[in-house]
Amino acid sequence: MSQTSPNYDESKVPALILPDPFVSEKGSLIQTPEAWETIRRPEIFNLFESEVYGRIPKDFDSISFELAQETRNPFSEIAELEEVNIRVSRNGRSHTLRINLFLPKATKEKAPVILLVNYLPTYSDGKLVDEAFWPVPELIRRGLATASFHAETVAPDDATSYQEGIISTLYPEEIGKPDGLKAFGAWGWAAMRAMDYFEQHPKIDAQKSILVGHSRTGKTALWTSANDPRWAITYANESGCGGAALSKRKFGETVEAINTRFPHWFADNFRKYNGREEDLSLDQHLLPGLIAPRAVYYSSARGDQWADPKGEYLGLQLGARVASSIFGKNATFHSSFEELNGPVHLEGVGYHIREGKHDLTWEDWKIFLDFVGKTL
Ligand code: GTR
Repeated sequence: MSQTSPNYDESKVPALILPDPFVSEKGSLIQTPEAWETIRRPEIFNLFESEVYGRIPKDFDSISFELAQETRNPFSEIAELEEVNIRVSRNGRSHTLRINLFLPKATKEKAPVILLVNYLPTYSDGKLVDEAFWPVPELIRRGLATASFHAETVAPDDATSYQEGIISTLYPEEIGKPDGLKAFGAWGWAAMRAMDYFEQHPKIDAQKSILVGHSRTGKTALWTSANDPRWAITYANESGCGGAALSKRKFGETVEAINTRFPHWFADNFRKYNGREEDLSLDQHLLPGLIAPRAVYYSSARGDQWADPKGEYLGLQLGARVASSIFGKNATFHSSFEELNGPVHLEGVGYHIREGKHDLTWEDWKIFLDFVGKTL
């Protein structure tokens, strides 16, 4: 049966039957990092790739970086600005994407870097995105480098034109495949190219790279980090359905709702589960395990019921068991969602929930940066 109006009533949440992260498809018990890496993790990764997000192709022929100078640096007292054109070629065709990178002037050592995947305008007439959403000066003052790119420069956030970026230019064979490259994968691919730049940058400590996304780009950040082990910390703010939150709860945004409004985000296969979340052989609690033992951070807002804060917390509480049971981290969330009282910052996993509505705010950043300080 297809659901038309969203459910916000906890008593109507179905009983959850969730796949066990520690039992392989053939029924063996997974208890060691080796069994996790060689057996269970690939099984789970393949399921997410084919049934939820679609592929992120890893191959290309060449990549080059060129600095441009088109924008006034609004933080020139404390930061250098690099506007980088990243040109990637494959099969005789190329695509150029732009990242903007701020480097702290005061630090002599290599700086950790935070990449924000952004879907709001970053630069227009030299104006930066909202300073609460991307608090560049605050990050710089803490000795962090920070970069962003606009998702639309690799795949427009639009159901009819999303292929008019890297998908049609570099990876046209992905078009029409039920598990092919879609917009989230394309944005993630771009984050990986930004990482390629960080890795060869003399002023960046790429071992300490942090990937941040809000909402649709929070979903993207999680899938990117599952594909690319180079991110030390992955932060998904209010990523909700298809991100942090358990789909099978059908609370707030459902699989059908998201696939209908945003058919360009996920693999076409994901539509099979419209109104049929119970048929999914995975759920989002298996996603943090694909990132473990690298750090994962989630946050929610109480006024953001559409994203299902409780489902987001459960996704991490259950998912962090891979970090604790397999990798021996102190990563057990002892409180239930109802008992939460302040941020929970554990070893390699963290969570906070705040009052207010769906947004990435300075309050979120501040609490997350505490976690970063403890983790890096
Ligand atoms: C909403 C969508 C959410 C979330 C959000 C956002 O419209 O339903 O899944 O992605 O947009 O990105 O702000």
